[in-house]
Amino acid sequence: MLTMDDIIRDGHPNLRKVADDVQLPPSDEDKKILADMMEFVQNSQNPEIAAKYNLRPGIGLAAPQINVTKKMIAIHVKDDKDKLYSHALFNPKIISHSVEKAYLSSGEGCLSVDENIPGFVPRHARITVKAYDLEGKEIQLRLKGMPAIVFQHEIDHLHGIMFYDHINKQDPYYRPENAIEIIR
Ligand code: K3U
Ligand code: NI
Repeated sequence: MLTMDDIIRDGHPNLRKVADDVQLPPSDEDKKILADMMEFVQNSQNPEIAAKYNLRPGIGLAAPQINVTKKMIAIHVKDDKDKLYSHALFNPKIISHSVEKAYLSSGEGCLSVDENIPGFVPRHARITVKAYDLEGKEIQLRLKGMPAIVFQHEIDHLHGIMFYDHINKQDPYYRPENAIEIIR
């Protein structure tokens, strides 16, 4: 199983690379890596397992964070209506997005960043993502709210982008025009 020791930290050059596309249909090796990533995210949200293995709770993980520079993400998060979005995906791509922006009131964190970096992270309020599931089947997801934020954070990792790159340097709490606040 994956632990925090498998997660590379800010400053590692592989967090700044554009990840490679995964060859489809996915190999057994790539499926195993992605299934392990999902297991890590779910374990990290289980208080007993997280305490036993010293896991920091996470709602998502991208393969470059475990030093695998391939386009794979695992997300396990609920929206404000308690609907679960649990997705292990290959080659996720944002194929359309709203003009309206959104940001989390509490800012964002990252398992590859050990310190708290304050500020609002403006993102698209709504996105449509095309990707391939563990079986290699194409899926499309329309997302808003917290799931949309998490998908954008994880897909950014596949392009070498960190959440704090989006924070306004002059005023970290600058509220972009045409942006809604997601309370968390
Ligand atoms: O935000 C976190 C959280 C954990 C448990 C419950 C509620 C929230 C922890 S940080 C996190 O999950 C990152 C994971 C990363 F960096 F590996 F991708 C994902 C994330 C956090 C906040 C906003 C968007 C994405
Ligand atoms: Ni992150």
